Formats: sequence, structure tokens, C-alpha cells
Amino acid sequence: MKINPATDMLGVVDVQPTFMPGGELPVPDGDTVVPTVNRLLRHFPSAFATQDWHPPGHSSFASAHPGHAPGDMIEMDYGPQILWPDHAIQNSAGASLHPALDQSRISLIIRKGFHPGIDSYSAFRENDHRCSTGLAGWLRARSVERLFLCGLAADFCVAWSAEDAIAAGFETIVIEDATRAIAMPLPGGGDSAERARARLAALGVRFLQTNHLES
Ligand code: VGL
Ligand code: ZN
Repeated sequence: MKINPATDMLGVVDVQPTFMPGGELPVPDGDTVVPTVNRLLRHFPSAFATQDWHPPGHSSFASAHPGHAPGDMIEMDYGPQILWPDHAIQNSAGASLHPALDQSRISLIIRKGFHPGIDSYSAFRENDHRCSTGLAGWLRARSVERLFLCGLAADFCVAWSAEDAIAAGFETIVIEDATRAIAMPLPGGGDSAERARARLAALGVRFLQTNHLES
């Protein structure tokens, strides 16, 4: 697939040490996406990144809900919420963008999850589905028609971003070898990675490998 620099954009989701082995919410092999994402970045004249950015005691942390453990599901006013280990704490080393990420073409960084009571997986809006990050407007102002997504985690922040990108009218492509999934087992069988992929495919999201892109 040929990249059109005028109308294509790359989004780099949550490439932060907190989501990598040794971090607080490690995605298996999460660190292995960094060189692939850097290779991808060379195809695009400009890109944006997201950064999970939680205050201490954030409501998505199991530690903020006595009696609960990471992986538990609770009901928030905006719907069901999976509880996570404390992660991506503002200003911690783990919350920085990965030091080996080539940021030379990243012109926008969207921080998400900073409201203490609302989690935010998607680059476009918070999990209450009300507060917008303004990303759709930024993309439209830059004449973007097609959005390529990579980063972590494939089944949460990348998947929710892809879903909102389609809803906002962007052609949406996930670069599969530049993502890794948490793959949490789910009640009823299967895991979050399989479910997310099927949900996205049904919405019209396409999946591609880095070596199928040319600039
Ligand atoms: C993420 C869970 C909690 C992600 C962020 O980046 O996919 N997942 N916060
Ligand atoms: Zn988070």
C-alpha cells in the first residue's frame, strides 16, 4: 500500500515503558514494537502520539477500590470498567514516551486518562464517551482521510482508538506487527485480543503489516 503524505497520518498509541516488560502494566513483548514503530514513522511526514497519563489514585486503578484486584470489572457511572494495576503515573519514568521512540516527526502528543474519575483508552474521547480530545478536528484540519494506528495495547487503547476513528469517518488501518495485545481471558471464552480484532474487522478496520507499506 502506498502512503499518501497529504492525506495519511500515523498514530502511535501509548508507547510507554509502563506498558512494557519491567513496567507496571506489562503487555507481553510490548517493547518489541519500538523498532517497528520507528521504521513506520519513516514512512509518514508527520504523526501524533498518545500518552496514558494518570494522576496517583486514578479511578481505573484497583488500588483505589478497596477489596478489588487488577482484572476485576466494576460499574462506573459511565459503564463497566476493568481495574488495572497502578500504571502510567504522571511524571514517572514509566509514563514517559519510550526513550528509544523516534519523536522527530511526532507533532502532537495527546495525554489521556488525566481526569481522576474517568478512564480514557481512545485517542479520540474518554471512556464516558462524552469528553473529546479534539483529535478528530485536528486530523480534519490537516486534511487527513486515512489513519494508520500502531502501539499498545492492541486490544485496549489501539482498538478503542480504531473504533472511534471509523466512527469519525476516517479510513482506519491497524499495523498489526507494530502492536501487541494484553490478551486478557474473558468470561464466555476467548480473550480480549480476539474479541477486539473481530469487533474492529466487522466495523471495517483493516489490518496490515509494516512491510506492506511503501512511501
Ligand atoms: C491501556 C489499560 C489501561 C492501553 C491503558 O494503553 O491499552 N490499557 N490503560
Ligand atoms: Zn491507563
